[in-house]
Amino acid sequence: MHTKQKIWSVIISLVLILGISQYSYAKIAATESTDKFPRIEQPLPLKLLVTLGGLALIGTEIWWFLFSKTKAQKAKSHQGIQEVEITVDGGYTPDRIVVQVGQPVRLNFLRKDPSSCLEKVLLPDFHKAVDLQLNQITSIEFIPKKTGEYAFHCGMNMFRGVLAVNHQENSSVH
Ligand SMILES: [Cu+2]
Repeated sequence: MHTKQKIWSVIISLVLILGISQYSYAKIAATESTDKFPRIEQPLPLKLLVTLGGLALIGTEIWWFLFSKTKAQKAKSHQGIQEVEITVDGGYTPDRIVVQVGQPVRLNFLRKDPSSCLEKVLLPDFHKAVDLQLNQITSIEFIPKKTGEYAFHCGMNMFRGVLAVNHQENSSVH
């Protein structure tokens, strides 16, 4: 399931719960005025607990959404190839890969997430669309020819990562 969808379903269910409790409270208040039925008292601690629990949940979601940091990783060079392993599990870790321009890059995707959402990874700027096998490493190789930031993402563009292509360090080119 997509993370964004999860967040929305949590928010929607909280709104529904609050709405239902408001409605039943209004109903109880209405019946009280007719005096036909005895008033049903909801225990106050329970009401407080539900409200506080809801607020805490909303706070956590917002915090996670705004402040969860991206994990950047610089690719390591092995025999002229810049390599990095990316774990695919509820997203991409690291989700920011730093490489140097003009050198071959090999991204090793290790897919641990069985959800069909993450079975494909796309790098549109490098014309790559690759199927990832579960619990296996799938490598994608290419040479970034221009500096810049390039996105990679799942088939439906819900989970994303960035490939940052920088200028060469200690350049020996004159
Ligand atoms: Cu997806």
